[in-house]
Amino acid sequence: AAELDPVDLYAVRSMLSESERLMQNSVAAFVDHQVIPIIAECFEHEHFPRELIGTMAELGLLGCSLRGYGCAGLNGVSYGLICQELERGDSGLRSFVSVQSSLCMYPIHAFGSEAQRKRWLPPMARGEVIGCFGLTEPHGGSDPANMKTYARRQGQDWILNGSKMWITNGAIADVAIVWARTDGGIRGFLVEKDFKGFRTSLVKHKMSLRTSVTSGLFFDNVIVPEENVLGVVGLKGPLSCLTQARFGICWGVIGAAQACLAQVIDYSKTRSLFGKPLAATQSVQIRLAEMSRKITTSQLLALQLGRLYDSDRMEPTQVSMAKWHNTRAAIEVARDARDLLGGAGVSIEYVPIRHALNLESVITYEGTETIHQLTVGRALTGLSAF
Ligand code: TGC
Ligand code: FAD
Repeated sequence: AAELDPVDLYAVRSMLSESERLMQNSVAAFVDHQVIPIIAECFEHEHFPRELIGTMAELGLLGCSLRGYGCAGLNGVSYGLICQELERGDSGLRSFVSVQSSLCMYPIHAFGSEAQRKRWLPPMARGEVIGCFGLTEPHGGSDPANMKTYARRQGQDWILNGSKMWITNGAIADVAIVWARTDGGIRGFLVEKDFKGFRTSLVKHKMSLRTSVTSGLFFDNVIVPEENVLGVVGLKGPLSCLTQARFGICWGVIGAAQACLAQVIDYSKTRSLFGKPLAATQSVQIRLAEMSRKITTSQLLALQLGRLYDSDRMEPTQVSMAKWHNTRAAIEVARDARDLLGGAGVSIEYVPIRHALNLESVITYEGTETIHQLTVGRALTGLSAF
């Protein structure tokens, strides 16, 4: 019988095209050689490894699914696999790429003028310009329709006032895509870091995503020229960016779970208690089998979602179910792997605690689990219960 891969029991990899596999291999090698050796220390010291941006750009990871403007033009499954491999390293690194690619480059590509695309996309693909995406506000992120940040017209310009909270990449960004109310509906503004009246602050003391920069953004009568406004009106602008980023997360969290399972299989085979390896007990095998089941169902959901994406048939409700399912599966795998390591499981020397803590953010951002459950419920019933 063929030997099964413990972290790919249903041979999902064998269903990939040659180019998808090659892309996965090159990101996997990057993660093995350049991320995993340093990432625990970065996590411990709340350090975003900015020095890796250049290599990620060279590998074509930034804005990888966009066409033209220096972007790699890969398909959705490849983007998913990139997220999976990055998050096998750390969710913070995948977050960086999600935000740069899906939340910043995607809206410029989809809703920007030709001048905006030419100005921003090539340097963003090269990793020379960093973006952030400001939607969430301090008073409640789940309901962005209720945002307070407001832009009013003044001649040819706009005057922006308000604040955003929990913004990935905020304090290191050269450009912030800021969503604000206007008298004509919600609009997206490209706020450049040196615009007068714009400032950021670092969110410190996070116990999760410690390798990622998280910030508050503050706008005090910031003048934004008309040429920095995106050509989309309404909540569908930011929500369509979120669909792209959530798609990547559906794949990314699988990588975190795989890292935990691989490590705990090794550990339980070598740890000997009561005269036999931990892995030789029924309850431990059942727990490992459960982890494998959760990873496998997540992989199959992600692959089908990817094939729908690549044939232009993917619906946001499908993304909601996969974001909810796969993140829940991954956090359960990480927490159980942590427990199976016993005392060693609370040490950063082993990966599960870092992944479990990171996944506490992932289950909350890009729409909380409840928001995605209610999105599926609304699609099933036609009734909004938010
Ligand atoms: P609703 O009435 O459902 O929709 C308003 C308009 O938007 C359209 N729409 C979408 N368009 C594209 N893609 C989607 N996924 C869409 N979902 C909805 C919809 O058709 C409608 O268009 P129109 O033309 O009819 O006006 O809006 P609602 O106010 O009822 O809200 C629905 C709800 C609760 C699902 C939505 O507000 C929501 O998703 N809330 C969660 C917010 C969220 O996810 N925030 C994430 C912030 S960014 C972030 O966390 C980044 S972390 C990055 C990292 O580090 O990786
Ligand atoms: P709230 O919306 O206040 O929700 C609180 C609780 O209420 C949750 O459990 C929620 O599920 C529940 N709830 C909400 N509505 C209902 C309901 N109708 N019925 C039942 N329960 C409900 N945002 C950005 O814009 N850009 C970013 O780059 C970004 N990066 C982030 C990075 C990190 C590390 C974190 C933690 C968050 C980030 N966010 C970002 C913000 C994130 O999207 C929000 O935290 C998230 O959308 C939830 O909003 P909230 O924190 O205000 O919680």
